[in-house]
Amino acid sequence: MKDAEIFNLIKAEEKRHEETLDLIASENYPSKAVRDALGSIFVAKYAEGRPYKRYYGGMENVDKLETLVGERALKAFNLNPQEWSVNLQPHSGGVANYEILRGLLNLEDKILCLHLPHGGHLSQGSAASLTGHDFKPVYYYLNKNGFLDYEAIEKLAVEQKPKLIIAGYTAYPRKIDFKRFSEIAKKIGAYLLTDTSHITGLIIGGVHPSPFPWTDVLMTTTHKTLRGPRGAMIICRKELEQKIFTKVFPGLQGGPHMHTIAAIGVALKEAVSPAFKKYAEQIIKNSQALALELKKYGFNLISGGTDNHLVLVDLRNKNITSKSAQELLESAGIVTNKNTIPYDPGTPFDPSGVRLGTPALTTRGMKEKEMRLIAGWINDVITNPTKATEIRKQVQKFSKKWPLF
Ligand code: DSN
Repeated sequence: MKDAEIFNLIKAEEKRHEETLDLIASENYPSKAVRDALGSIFVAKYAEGRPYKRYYGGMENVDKLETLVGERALKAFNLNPQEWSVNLQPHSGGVANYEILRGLLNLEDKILCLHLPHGGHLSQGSAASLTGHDFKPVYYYLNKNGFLDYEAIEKLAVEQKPKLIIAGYTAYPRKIDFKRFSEIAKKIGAYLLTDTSHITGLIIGGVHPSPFPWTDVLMTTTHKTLRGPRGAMIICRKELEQKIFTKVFPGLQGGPHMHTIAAIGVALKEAVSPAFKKYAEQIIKNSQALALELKKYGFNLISGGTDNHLVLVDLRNKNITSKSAQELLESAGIVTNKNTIPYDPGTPFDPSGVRLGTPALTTRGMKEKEMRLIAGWINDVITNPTKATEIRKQVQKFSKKWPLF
């Protein structure tokens, strides 16, 4: 690469990943095949519209591409193309959620969603997001034990009569009962939107229940457990296609990112392979091994453990704020993110929890043994901050043994 400044930053970022442990639950390392597709000639093409209904010339390959990737998406979730439609064009998850809400609802309609500090996402009706500004959010909450309380959600839904209910989160460590959500939505005639961004790889890998056929519309990003490029997609019941997809284009977006769609296609093919199923299983084994070991060190976990790829640690008994914990762990080469916990007494800038996820380290080939070692380092750093420099050296040496891709 001739651009030395950018080249050096790319190399520095590679080195940072190689020498550290990425425990950010929403990050992952896509394969070389995915990255090759992302860097392909499809980056050059404008393709406003839908396959075989475009505005510009030169479409013979992008039409085939978008059709093929759409077929792969439906196949990955075992969906019948007569009943379900897919849109691969949303540029990101937050935008896709907004497009869905604008497609299905009138402005100021009520939506029922998990409160952000309890694990919901900004784009799920948070006051800071247009989804919370343009619609009227009513929030549900986790119970005191950190679990979804379906009876309380049902009661609230019946009282409030929202037009749409959102299930699927960014910091919820347990399985989600999508069938139960669908029963609640049906009871009040609301749409069910499932945002499976965090768990799509687990669903396709067969280790988390699918939201199909229960949901009316699914939104997922493509770069988390699915291990594709940064992007998003929407799958909805065929009868909702017109309402939603016109909000993607021309409603909010211009040209789709065809290079991203190509890379999503590669990721979807990988995700239906036997190797990916094993990968999905290992993500959960790793997450549970990490949780168990942290508990042995006296860490309190929201909900007491995990069924999925993430662990949410409540730091309140550890005499350290989460901001300091994140910084301290990073100084030891362990990269995490501070996170709110249910009923958090802290602030969004310094909440009381740290979120840990295993998708990226599982991609590097780590297993339960390595998770136990990492839990030990986390405990050492949090309980004895003066050890951070020494642990950083150990982490660096260890981390370099595990290739990123
Ligand atoms: N920022 C992502 C996460 O970390 O969960 C969600 O958008």
